[in-house]
Amino acid sequence: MRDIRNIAVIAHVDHGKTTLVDELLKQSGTFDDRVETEERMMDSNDIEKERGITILAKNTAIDYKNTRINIIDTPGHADFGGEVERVLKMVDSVLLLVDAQEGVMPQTKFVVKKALELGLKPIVVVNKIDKDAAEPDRVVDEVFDLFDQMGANEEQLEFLVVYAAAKNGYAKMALEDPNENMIPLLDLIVSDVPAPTGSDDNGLQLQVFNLTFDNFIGKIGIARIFNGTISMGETVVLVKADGEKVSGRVSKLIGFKGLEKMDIDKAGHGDIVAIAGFETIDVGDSLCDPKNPMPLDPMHIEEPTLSVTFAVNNSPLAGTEGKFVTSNKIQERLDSEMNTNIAMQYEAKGEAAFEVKGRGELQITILAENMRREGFEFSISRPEVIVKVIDGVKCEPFEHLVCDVPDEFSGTVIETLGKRKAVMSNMVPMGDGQTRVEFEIPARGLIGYRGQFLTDTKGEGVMNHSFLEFRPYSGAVTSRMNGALVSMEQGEAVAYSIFNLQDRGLMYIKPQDKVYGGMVIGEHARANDLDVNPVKAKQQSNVRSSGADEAIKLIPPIDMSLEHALEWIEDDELVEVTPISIRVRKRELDPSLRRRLEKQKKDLK
Ligand SMILES: Nc1nc2c(ncn2[C@@H]2O[C@H](COP(=O)(O)OP(=O)(O)OP(=O)(O)O)[C@@H](O)[C@H]2O)c(=O)[nH]1
Ligand SMILES: [Mg+2]
Repeated sequence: MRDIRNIAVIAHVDHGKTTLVDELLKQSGTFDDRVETEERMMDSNDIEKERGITILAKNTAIDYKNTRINIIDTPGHADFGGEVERVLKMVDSVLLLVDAQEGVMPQTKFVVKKALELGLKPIVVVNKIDKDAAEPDRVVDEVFDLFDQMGANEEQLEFLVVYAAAKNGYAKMALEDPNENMIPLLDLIVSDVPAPTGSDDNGLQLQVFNLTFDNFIGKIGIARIFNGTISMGETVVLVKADGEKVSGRVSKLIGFKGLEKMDIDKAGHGDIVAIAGFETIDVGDSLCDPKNPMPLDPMHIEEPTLSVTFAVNNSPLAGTEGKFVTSNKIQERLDSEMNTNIAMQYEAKGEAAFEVKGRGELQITILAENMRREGFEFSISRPEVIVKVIDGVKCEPFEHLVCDVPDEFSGTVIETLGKRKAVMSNMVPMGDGQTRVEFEIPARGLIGYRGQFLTDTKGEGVMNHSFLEFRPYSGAVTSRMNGALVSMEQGEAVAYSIFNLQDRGLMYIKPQDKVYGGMVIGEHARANDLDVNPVKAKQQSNVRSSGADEAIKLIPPIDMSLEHALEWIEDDELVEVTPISIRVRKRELDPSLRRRLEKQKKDLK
């Protein structure tokens, strides 16, 4: 039996996890020389590639000096923190990456807390030391302080430090060492990461940490074997989180190497494999020896903090752009999503609407983005945070927010966030004219803030947040300051009318875009909504005005991405999502009904 090491790569978003895994794959000799490699190989799905972020944790295996190293690359974005937490139970150590310039960030704190709680002893990799503004010593100090604050024990505080520039393919034990390759890190993994405990001679004990689905073979669980062996065709017992036991046969056993998956006959303790044959298999379930089933502790599955409503599109343009538009189709798609994505849930709400819950706006947007690429058409409502009653007290999720901004904008940021119920917890100069301001803020206060933040910092600020805890409800939070420009006509937008409207606010449409009554075509410069006519053509006249049409200068419209639209809308608005368009509309399209509703709302206040 060869040696095995199981390790996860954890960090704040963009600190270089996937790039580091690339280099470990390439430099361990796992690939044939002829294999062409690309950047961020593990980010395999389309949206991951486009956005350059990891969404799903993925495992790979490399063979180095007779040792099998199983590596799990994890997502750094806060919405996917739950996934990281589960992965940590599958490994015997972690590579904790920290950007040599940015230092400790919110998600660094989150992952460190989880790793230390599980008793893991991280190897700290200070990455991106090639950056001009890198300060590796400062960053090591920050990591030490963080470990200390998080209650690390003596052994955990004596963490090893590796200095790396993953992008340039080197890692070294001391800053003064030459920049060569990743070998020092590979050697360290073999020598420092504990070998798996357990034995092939014990009864089978394996736990699922990830799911995938294949149209031919069904649900597949990706799992770590903690004890015993598992063979293709063998009958074993699936133990669910609630203790229910189901006996079943392993219909497929899959092993990993590099980017390949292959059928295998048998695997032993310490290894990571994929298994099919169990229809109800879920994350956290165990597979055990039928003679003496000893399941592993079920896993903590994080609760959703945000919800939106996905509904059948009922705008006047409904059905003109999408392939799948019915309630049934949407429900089927949500069912299949929830089958493998355990961090999300949905509930049918009346005839043609579904309340979809997830961990954050990004998670929900990614589902919506995938659906529109598959040909779906639907509407989404404004994200709402999930309120919970804890010991009789109404509570809401709070986030830890870190803003890095040029010094001169810190005042504005603090003031605006104050109105959103944020409480400043720290403020430090970062050198280079930058200030880092930290806050604790109700998640509600963050909805729709990103756009404002970018405006307030002239696009130079960087903000990051991650879930803190549920706390008592903090009362009303201010929302969007501007009203909407609402179309009163259906048709195609005309350059002439857009030109005349553009002093009224920011436009979301361009000439020839389809519009309808009740559709939002821009943001009003003032607080109230304004009904406007974007399809009105210029009055024909006999006198040819010299080149007036050509003189029309349109300001380029704001590109309404799905994220932007969801952040922007208010309760009385919806985002219409189709494979071709993202439109914002009023929930109530009829202007007189809309006015009556607005009046009722005001009277209630
Ligand atoms: N200068 C520099 N840039 C790096 C280094 N390593 C990674 N990067 C860059 O940092 C960016 C993010 O890299 P990724 O590997 O996608 O980071 P990640 O941690 O996997 O990101 P998420 O999975 O989204 O959390 C990319 O543009 C990389 O090219 C490095 O050593 N030096
Ligand atoms: Mg990544």
